[in-house]
Amino acid sequence: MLLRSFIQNFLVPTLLAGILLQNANAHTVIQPSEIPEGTRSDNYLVITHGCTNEPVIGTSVVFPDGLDSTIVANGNPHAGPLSDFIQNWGGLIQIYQDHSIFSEQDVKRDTRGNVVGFWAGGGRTIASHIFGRIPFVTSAALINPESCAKSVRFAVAAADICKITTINDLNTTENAVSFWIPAVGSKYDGTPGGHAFDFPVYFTITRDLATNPLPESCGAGLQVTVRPSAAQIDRDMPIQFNGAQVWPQP
Ligand SMILES: [Cu+2]
Repeated sequence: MLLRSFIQNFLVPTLLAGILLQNANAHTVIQPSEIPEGTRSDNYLVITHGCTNEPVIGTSVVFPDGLDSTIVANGNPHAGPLSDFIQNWGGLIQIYQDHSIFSEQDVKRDTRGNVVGFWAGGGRTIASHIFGRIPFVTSAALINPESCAKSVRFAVAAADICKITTINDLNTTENAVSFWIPAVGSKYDGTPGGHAFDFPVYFTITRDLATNPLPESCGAGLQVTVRPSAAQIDRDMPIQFNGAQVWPQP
């Protein structure tokens, strides 16, 4: 009797709320999602759910390389380079070797050899209803003192993989992948209206206004957003393992 009322009054509503919450709110994120300039930061990619009931077998993460990225400042396209806002982007990201979830991992590099992302996969899986986290470190980013940037937000592309498919079968295979990818016209845009469509993982560098005050002419300052190009996502999302592409299936 007691057990039954526990199940009816507590467990069932809690589970239902959990499922609703999971569907409504929990998306893969970077924590902390915001770091101040000038400081090294330990971060995690936090995977918050599987592909419906499928466990996550791997993940692929790509930061905008800042070379052919799209830059928007207070909503206005910015034609200049990223160094107008961040002086030292490129090579600030490094992963920690950690096999507590997945057995394999490695970095991804941009055309200049800088680490621009990472992947992890194989070995164990992350059960669909619990969280998993992949540790990485971000070296101190420096906001250009002459700029009006108050914050620079990077739209990071991440894919939590549950079934290995070809690129063509990615969107049509049920529960194959969860995308957290800016929809910039790459092959990894996902499906409009789908779960977290055009909902990238945001990672923000904030200006240290005490040591790096805004120039007076800046007024309230700029919020800068950086998105990767479609070409970069197409190039950097696939997972290369021992010299061969393992995801998507070639
Ligand atoms: Cu979600």
